Amino acid sequence: MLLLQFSTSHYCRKARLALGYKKIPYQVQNLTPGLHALKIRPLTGLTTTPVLLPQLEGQPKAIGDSTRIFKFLETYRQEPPLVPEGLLEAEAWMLEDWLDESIGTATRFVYYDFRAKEGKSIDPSWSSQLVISIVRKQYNITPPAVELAAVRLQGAMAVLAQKWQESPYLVGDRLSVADIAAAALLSPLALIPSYRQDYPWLFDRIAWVHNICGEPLPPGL
Ligand SMILES: N[C@@H](CCC(=O)N[C@@H](CS)C(=O)NCC(=O)O)C(=O)O
Repeated sequence: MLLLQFSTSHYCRKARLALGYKKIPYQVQNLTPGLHALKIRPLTGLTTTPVLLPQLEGQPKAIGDSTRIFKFLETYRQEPPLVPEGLLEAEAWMLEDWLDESIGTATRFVYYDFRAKEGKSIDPSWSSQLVISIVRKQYNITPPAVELAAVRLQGAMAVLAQKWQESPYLVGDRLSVADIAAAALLSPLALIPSYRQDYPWLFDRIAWVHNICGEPLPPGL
């Protein structure tokens, strides 16, 4: 299998964690932001990464969107399962969707705002700051939107703290799409000192999920 990705994208990390958890061998192709759409749009109709190319007889040619990649991997290799059985399955997918649609986006806003301001010293190079400024324009990352995103993340921390402190798993008694989505989509916050200080348990859990999935730790951890 081949994963088309941006090496730094937290959504691509999400797909890699699931591939690693299922121990599916794969290769990655890193795309250049800006030129990526030329490759991806003809395959999926979307412009977003990750895109998985199964490269297998009888399987779809390309799967775009990390949630659809999870669903494909679950049918392709059932063990270990990515969702708990029974009624809890719906809860795991619901949390995954919330993390994907709302929290992953909020992380992006807070992270790119940080990288352009207090976190500029992480990589002050011209090329890195250019990418950051393009991303901020593309997603309309303005100060009021960043403030809303930070409040949304605060709410998410309250929910995740309660669940992850009660049990190692967000849903049921095994790792699921919810844990993997949270570990990937909140991982960029590891570079932001205030989050490290306020939510140390989050980063312990992110590292733990990465170790289970055999994925190298995100920057900052
Ligand atoms: N919900 C999508 C979100 C993916 C996403 O936003 N990917 C970003 C990178 S973090 C991207 O490829 N952006 C480029 C674009 O929109 O053209 C998923 O789960 O795959």
